[in-house]
Amino acid sequence: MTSVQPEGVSAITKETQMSTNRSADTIVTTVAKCPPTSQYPVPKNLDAVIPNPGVPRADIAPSAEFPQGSPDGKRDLTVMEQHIEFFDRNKDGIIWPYETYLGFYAIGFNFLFCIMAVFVIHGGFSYPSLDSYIPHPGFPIYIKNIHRCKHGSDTGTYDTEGRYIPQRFEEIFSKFDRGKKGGLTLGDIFYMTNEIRNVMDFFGMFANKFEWVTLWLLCKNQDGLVTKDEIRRCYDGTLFYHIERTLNQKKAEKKQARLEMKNAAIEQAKTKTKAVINKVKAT
Ligand SMILES: [Ca+2]
Repeated sequence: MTSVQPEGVSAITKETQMSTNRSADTIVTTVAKCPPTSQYPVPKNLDAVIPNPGVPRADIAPSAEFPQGSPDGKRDLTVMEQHIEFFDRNKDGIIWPYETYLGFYAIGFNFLFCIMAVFVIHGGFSYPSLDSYIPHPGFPIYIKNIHRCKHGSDTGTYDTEGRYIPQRFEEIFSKFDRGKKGGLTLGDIFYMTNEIRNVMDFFGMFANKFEWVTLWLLCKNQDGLVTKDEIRRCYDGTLFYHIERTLNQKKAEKKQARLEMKNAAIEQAKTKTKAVINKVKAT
């Protein structure tokens, strides 16, 4: 069925579109009397690569470089749920403290850090994720309620329902990737987490620093940089699976190399023994 468009609507739409495009180029994002607005620029014309970048995405985490998000993202969950789903080791929708321990261990953290992560994460986020007003002595985290665990003093990339806002993600780098390195150093992270603090939000300030420093410890390269795409994939949780796969592969390669060395040593010993026996026989 063909819809009938009232006369003049097409012209108005065209004019509105032109006006919108014009205003996009002339939106004022800085004022001289507030220097931080110049110091921390927002990305412009992002909609050339990500359509409607201010609209929160429920299931994907796009960036300017990867506007389709991660191909291996779990699309039946919100991006915030995807972020923590790796730690639900038996995939029953609930993360128990021992699963957080195992998850952190699987991505290469040592025993002490894993224990600390359990206390920080379950101490802070178990109660808001429960369906009951009564605290649970086992400190579980319910994935379906993780949006209730959003804290203050963060980048604002997650919205209050656990969706992902591309515009806010890109702002992290337009504002705090000093020198446009394509990622953040530990210095950038400390600087950023100090700058985005909300007033009197002690829990949010601590939680935000803990999360970002943990990510830096996990991913820093030889230049001390966490890349933009590693940060994006931390938001949608695919980073953790990638790191686990890489570590398991390295372990398997080491095991294989050890096995080959052992077999080579056995073969060498056999050859030597045969040579000795032959020598004895000859004499
Ligand atoms: Ca579980």
